[in-house]
Amino acid sequence: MLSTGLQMRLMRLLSCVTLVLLFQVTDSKKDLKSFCSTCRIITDNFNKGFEITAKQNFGGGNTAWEERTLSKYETSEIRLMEIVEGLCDSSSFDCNHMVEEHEDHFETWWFKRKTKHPDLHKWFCIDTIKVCCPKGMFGPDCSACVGGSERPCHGNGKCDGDGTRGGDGKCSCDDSYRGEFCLDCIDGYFNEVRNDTFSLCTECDSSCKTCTGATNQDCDECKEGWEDDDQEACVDVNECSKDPSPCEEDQYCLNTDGSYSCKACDKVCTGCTGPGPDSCQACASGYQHTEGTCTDIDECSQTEPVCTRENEECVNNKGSYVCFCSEGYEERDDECVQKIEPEKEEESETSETTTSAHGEL
Ligand SMILES: [Ca+2]
Ligand SMILES: [Ca+2]
Repeated sequence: MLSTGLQMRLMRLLSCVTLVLLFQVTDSKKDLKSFCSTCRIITDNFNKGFEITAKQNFGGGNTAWEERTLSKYETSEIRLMEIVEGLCDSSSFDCNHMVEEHEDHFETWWFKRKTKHPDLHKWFCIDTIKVCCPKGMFGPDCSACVGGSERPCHGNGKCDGDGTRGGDGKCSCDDSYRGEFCLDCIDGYFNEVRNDTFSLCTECDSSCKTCTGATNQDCDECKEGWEDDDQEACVDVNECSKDPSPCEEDQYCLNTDGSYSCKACDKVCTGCTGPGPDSCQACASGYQHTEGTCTDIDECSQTEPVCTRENEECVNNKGSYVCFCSEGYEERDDECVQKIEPEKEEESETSETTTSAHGEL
């Protein structure tokens, strides 16, 4: 029997080893794909270099001698060297390493295979150093992708490792498609066309969660905020007609397709059925109902005076009013008393509040 401490240590060691192995596996899988993209860069740059050097010759002007030797330059080792020099960025280790490792192959192709195998990518990356596969194929033996190499993933997704010696050939489906073969539709889409090799997924009506056709009568299930009507179609739920209302007392409810929103009432209202001062259920304090709308009460012109202290004046404002001491008076101990001409150094004290507010401002 092993002691618990030793078992624990063994477990930890094992999980470390597993982690390292896992890392190596994923790392080498990634490498197989990146080998191919490195090779692709090399052959693309080779083709570019081939085009650029097509207009060149051994250098200098166009003397008769050079005109004659131009044809020799086309197939010369000098031209090959010029092209090979430009295959990689100097900073790309992988690229330079691959070119150095296989430099002989470029010479072989240049002098012996070019005519018969003009596609360098195919000859070099796929057939010779075997880091890539033909389009629609993946893995060490260039197996066909899921859905076949002609149209991997049935044209609705990307095959893992497509065109490389890596990957597992499985599909990651495009938006709106799912399933191993990318023939099924995700929720909210339906198969407009569907057979064993072809599928077209089209969006459902906005009222459906799932559907079999394009209209709101083709829903299998209604989306949240929508409900079945008598004709089995999904229609908007009018949340605002519910009792109690889903909104607060100082808000009105606005129904929308598939949802609703709560909006603040006008400030002159206490409760409302819509926007503006003419949709109030009752008027807020300081306002009165006149001709179907809520307007400010002018407290200062009411028969019963509201500012009742002596030497006091009233000023109306929206929703309320203000009482303040008349010119030449100031507030002291809740009374308006005659101002004493202030000494210069006392001036600052006179700017203290001389008004008193009433009700809500
Ligand atoms: Ca609604
Ligand atoms: Ca008022």
